Amino acid sequence: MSFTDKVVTIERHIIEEEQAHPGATGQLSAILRELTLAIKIIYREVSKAGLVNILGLVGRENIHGEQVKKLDAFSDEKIFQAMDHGGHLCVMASEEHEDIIPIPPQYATGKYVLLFDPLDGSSNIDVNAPIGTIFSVYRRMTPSGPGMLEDCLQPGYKQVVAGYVVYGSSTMLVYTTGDGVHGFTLDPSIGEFLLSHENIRIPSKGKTFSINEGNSVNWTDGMRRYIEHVKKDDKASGRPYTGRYIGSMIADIHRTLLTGGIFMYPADRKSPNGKLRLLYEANPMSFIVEQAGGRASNGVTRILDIKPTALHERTPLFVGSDEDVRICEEFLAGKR
Ligand code: P6P
Repeated sequence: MSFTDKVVTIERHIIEEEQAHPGATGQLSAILRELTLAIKIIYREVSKAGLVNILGLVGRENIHGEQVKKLDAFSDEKIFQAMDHGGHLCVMASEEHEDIIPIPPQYATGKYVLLFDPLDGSSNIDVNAPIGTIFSVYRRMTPSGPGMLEDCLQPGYKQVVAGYVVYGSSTMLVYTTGDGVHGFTLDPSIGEFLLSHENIRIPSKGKTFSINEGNSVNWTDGMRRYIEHVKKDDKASGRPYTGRYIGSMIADIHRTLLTGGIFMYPADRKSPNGKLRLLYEANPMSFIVEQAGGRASNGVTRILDIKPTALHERTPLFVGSDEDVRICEEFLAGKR
């Protein structure tokens, strides 16, 4: 009897990825497994988000007499609680915290660093738009002891793992360890993430552009001319492109990863460095898109080559199909 579709849980995939690297110590696998547990707990609360106002949960006491936190604070706390005691990390940093998050002194420290955005796009919760969790893992730079700020301020090309979860019509976890990009869809009936998109590859050119056109009054001339370009009727080059913008970076980039095209959050006169954060949003998403064969820049420089100077620094972001991002960069540089 032949078994056709093998069922690959994310735990099995992580172990098989580890076995493919002879020098692996298992620490990275343990980090991913612990993170997956926190993500399942976040999923459970996010999936009830629509009930929050009805059941009066947020901002009031729950049946245990505990103050119920907003979902982004809840998600932040669950990731910290899952990751603080495993002995694999020397420091963490979260989009929800101004400074680095030390490992409590009662726990051992390890050789890795975890940066995370516990719930990106949380402003979309009340309208039931997709939201997400984003994470990056780096090796520590300092030799030993408690991790420091410099362990968190590494260029994106030093990431050893990057991943995101999109809590949407289905909940999907997408991650890379530098050996391709793989997607797992949550089966809530068994509480397991199952391999559903092995070795995701982004098309070299797409037909969708994604940008908040409400900001066009503040765009540079090059930005304006690129958007005019993709809207022009030219069937031979697959134009006009379709416009798609959800206002949740995770969902917009996830769609771009799977179907191709370009997602843009440019700098403009109002926000000279754009809105998105380099460490918590641009770096992990850029590592993933590059691993799938795409391209990511700030319009001039490869995102993963940018040396961060502050935990919450922002960057313009142009990410997606290689050909689309290259053409956009040419318009931004005034070459077209
Ligand atoms: P705007 C959500 O608030 C977020 O941080 C990203 O997820 C999203 O891409 C961006 O902001 C949307 O910003 O200015 O278009 O509303």
